[in-house]
Amino acid sequence: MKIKFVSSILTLFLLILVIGCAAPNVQITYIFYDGQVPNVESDEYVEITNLGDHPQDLTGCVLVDISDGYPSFTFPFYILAPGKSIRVYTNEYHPEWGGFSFEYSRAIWNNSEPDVAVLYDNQGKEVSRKSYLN
Ligand SMILES: [Ca+2]
Ligand SMILES: [Ca+2]
Repeated sequence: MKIKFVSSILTLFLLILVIGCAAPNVQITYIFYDGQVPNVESDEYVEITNLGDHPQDLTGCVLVDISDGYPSFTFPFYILAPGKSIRVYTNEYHPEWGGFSFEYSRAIWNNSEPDVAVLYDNQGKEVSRKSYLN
């Protein structure tokens, strides 16, 4: 009984080690910073791509505008397939891109002074960093 419990904990631990967005293959690949929606730019998005050959677990990963320190978005349970991209919109819902949104009522990505986006894994370790040219 006890051994079974310990081994299942170990399996869980290994699973967390094998997958998880700490892998360098998960990258911020694009920031659409100049939204078309007037003022609130709800259609801005950050695109994140799995450049590797294996599925990656985004669960608990955090995306932040580190230039301002906010807002931040924490991923719910989500597995990103190899070669696939998702987007985290400022305040829009697009299920075809994963349906992720900061649900932020103002523009996030500064059009005149570029902000820096950082993706952290579920342990708070930096995975990817990207800015943009205006
Ligand atoms: Ca900003
Ligand atoms: Ca913007």
